[in-house]
This record gives sequence, C-alpha cells and structure tokens, in this order.
Amino acid sequence: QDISLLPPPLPPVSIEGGLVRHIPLAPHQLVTPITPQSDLFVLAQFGLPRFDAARWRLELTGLIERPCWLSFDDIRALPKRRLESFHQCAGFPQKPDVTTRRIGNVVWGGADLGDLLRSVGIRPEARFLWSYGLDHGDFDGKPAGHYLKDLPLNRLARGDVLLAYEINGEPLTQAHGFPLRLVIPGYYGTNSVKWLYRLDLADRRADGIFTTILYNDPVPAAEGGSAGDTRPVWAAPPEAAIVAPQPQARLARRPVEIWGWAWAEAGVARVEISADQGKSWFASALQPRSQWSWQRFSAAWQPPASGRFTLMARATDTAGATQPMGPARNTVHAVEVEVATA
Ligand SMILES: Nc1nc2c(c(=O)[nH]1)N[C@H]1C(S)=C(S)[C@@H](COP(=O)(O)O)O[C@H]1N2
Ligand SMILES: [Mo]
Repeated sequence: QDISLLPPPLPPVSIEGGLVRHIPLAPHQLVTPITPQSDLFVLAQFGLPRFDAARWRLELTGLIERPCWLSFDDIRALPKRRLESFHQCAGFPQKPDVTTRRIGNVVWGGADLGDLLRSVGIRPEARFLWSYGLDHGDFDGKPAGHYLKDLPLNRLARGDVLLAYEINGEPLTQAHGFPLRLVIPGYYGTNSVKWLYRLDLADRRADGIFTTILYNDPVPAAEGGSAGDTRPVWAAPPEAAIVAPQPQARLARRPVEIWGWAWAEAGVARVEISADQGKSWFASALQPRSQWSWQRFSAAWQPPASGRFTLMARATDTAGATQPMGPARNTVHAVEVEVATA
C-alpha cells in the first residue's frame, strides 16, 4: 500500500453473547496427536464478535519505519508457513493456583510475522508488540476496551510467530479468530489474539487490563521472587496430561500402559511416573518434539497389588524446570484407578 493512505475504517462490530468457555475434551479424550479444530477448546472473554469480514484489514503502527495496512489477500499472498504447536489456555487470569488442563495440539497455517515486520522496518526503540482484537466490552463490570495483549520482541526474534488463517489446513472458524489471529507457539493461548486488526510496536508493555491487572502471576519464592514480584503469563512451563488409563478406570492386575502428552515452551526433556502419590518416580519413554508440538510419553506399569492407586505424570523441561505438586497453573496431573482382585 501507499503509506500515505490511511487504513479503511474498521467494520462495525457487535458482540454475540458473553464469555465463551467451551472445553469439549477432558485429558482422557485427547487420544489423537492432532486435535481437530471442531474439538479444540474455545475461550472468548467478551463473547464472539460479528463483523463484515470483507471489510477487515490489519494495520501495522507504532515504532515502525513504514506504517501500513494489509488486506486478507495481501496476507495470503505472503509465503505460507505451517507450524505444529501445542495450544493451551492458561486458565483464570487472576488465579495462578488453579489448574485447568485446557490443551490441544494443532497445525497452524499462516504468514511469518517476524519476516513481515522486518520488511516494513522495526525501529530500534521498539521492545514490545501490542496486538489488538476486534472484540471489546466490559470485564468484571468495568470497560476494558478491545482485547489487547503484548509480547516481547525477543520472542519475535526467536521466530515462528504467525499471522494464522488456518488450523489443520482448514480456514479458522469464527470462534477461533477468523479471518486472522496471532499465534505465538510456546506461549499460553491468551497471548494469541484472535480477530486481530492492529499490531503496534512500542517501547513498553501494553496498557490494557489484560496485560496490567490480569495475567501477571506472583513469582514464587522458590524461583527467586520477593513479595510483590510478578511476571507476565507468557511462556508455558512444563506440564503433562495422562490420557490413559482414564480416571476411575478398573484395571486387571497385569501390566498396563500409562501414556499421555507433555509440553513446555522449552520442550520437554523427561516425564516421570508415580503410582504411589508421588513418593517414588520411574522414567517413561518420551517422543521427540516436532516444531512446538506436544510430546507423547508412555510407560508400562505392573500393579503391585489390588486396590486403589493414584497415577501421576511429572514433566521436566529442557531448561531443568519441573512441574510442581501444586497448587499452580501446571500442577502435576493425578488419575485415580482401581486394580481388581486377581
Ligand atoms: N481477541 C481475543 N483473542 C483471544 C481471546 C479473546 O477473548 N479475544 N482469548 C484468549 C484466550 S484466554 C485463549 S486461551 C485463546 C483461545 O484460543 P481458541 O479459542 O482458538 O482455542 O485465545 C486468546 N485470544
Ligand atoms: Mo485462556
């Protein structure tokens, strides 16, 4: 575009319903390596925005050499990349102690955002990328403006941040952000803004409620935090979910496979299993990660007796961080099973 042209006005937006929190699959139902789009959880803080997609456009503003705007066709004309990644909701914005296990693994398709931004020139003072969604409304009874998130430019520099218009080769559905959303593999899903309409390069963190009051967790003392220290809910720490056996499964007293998925921004180095409430742990076999995918773990377990057992899986990432017993966003997953008398 001619940079002297202002972007066309945004289409009018109406918000349908209120908060959407749709979680179709429990951990024991995550049986396929790729989660179908129709089975993927949906989170929308304000509800689903309705607007005329033909009038949609993306503007690039702020600390940029050549501010501009792009149509959907402009974005689809950029080289297309496909990235497999886990996709996880962080849970409640202000409840870092609650574990929700809203997780899937999909192949995103779209344009490389780092390449696009470098082609229009990132000014040296820029430190954060602010991203705006078309949805807007009240949060906790107070006006919250548009859905606005940010990410540090050092994450963008590591690559693989997408302007995504596909999931598993299908166009995004309206619920998942049609026509375009941000995808930041390795970061919790809350940062991947749907119905994206503006990207703004800035020298400071974004000033909306979703980056200031919400989604900033206390830093645990064990990780060097002092009272009042917080950190943004960005990179996903290690986590594992047991798919099988499922909760309350009745097992025979013979070897059974314990398996599931594990993920972390840094990639998972190992997953350990416990069958005695976490007193002792043994190793599982772990598949390597493909791009930013989740990783399958599995181990054979011979029930030592009949009766009730608690199975647990605990992931450690490649940086050495291990899942806590909780309470945390990534508390170790525990599954109760019953072993039959022989
Ligand atoms: N514009 C916008 N983007 C958003 C949200 C939102 O409410 N509005 N919710 C976020 C949250 S909390 C999550 S977990 C993911 C969920 O993505 P999904 O619904 O496609 O699974 O989108 C994020 N992006
Ligand atoms: Mo979320």
